[in-house]
Amino acid sequence: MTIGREEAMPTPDMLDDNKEHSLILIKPDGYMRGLTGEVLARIERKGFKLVGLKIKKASVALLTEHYVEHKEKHFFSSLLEYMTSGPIVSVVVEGDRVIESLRTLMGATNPVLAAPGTIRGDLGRDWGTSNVENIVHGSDSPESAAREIALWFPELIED
Ligand code: ABT
Ligand code: MG
Repeated sequence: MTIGREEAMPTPDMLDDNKEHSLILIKPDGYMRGLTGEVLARIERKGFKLVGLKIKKASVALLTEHYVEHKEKHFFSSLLEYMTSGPIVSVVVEGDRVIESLRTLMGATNPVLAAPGTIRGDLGRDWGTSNVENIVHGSDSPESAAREIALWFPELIED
């Protein structure tokens, strides 16, 4: 008897607390440039597992929570404008030291300075806009990851 694909690799109802998770966002510039597959392929080829995935236009409320550390900064309104300019692909990625590994894979925040070989270094550039358009977001610490996953994927978190 053949084993159904769902039985072979079930979608998690909840995340395993014993494993490390990171929240990745493919931002509107990445999505609209058709780079979703490229970014996900790099994450998978690195050896990590995708355990949550959705595409949606994020609300101002969600993004304000997500970027709460920057709420009082001068660039906050243009950051919101950029992040609401199109759909966002949100992804939960699982694996040992996934948070740090994906920060390395993404490269520096400014795509002009990000090293070749990284997602931002290979695929990003300055487009003459007032925003830093850098294709991807990745959680920067276990605390940020837990907070961000609860915001974008509340259904995967145990109360
Ligand atoms: P994110 O993954 O988007 O959080 O980027 P990263 O962690 O690499 O960089 P941080 B410092 O968190 O910046 C968040 C976004 O704010 C933009 N930004 C940041 C500016 O436009 N001007 C600034 O002076 C700083 C510090 C860039 C980041 N992402 N985008 N777009
Ligand atoms: Mg950040």
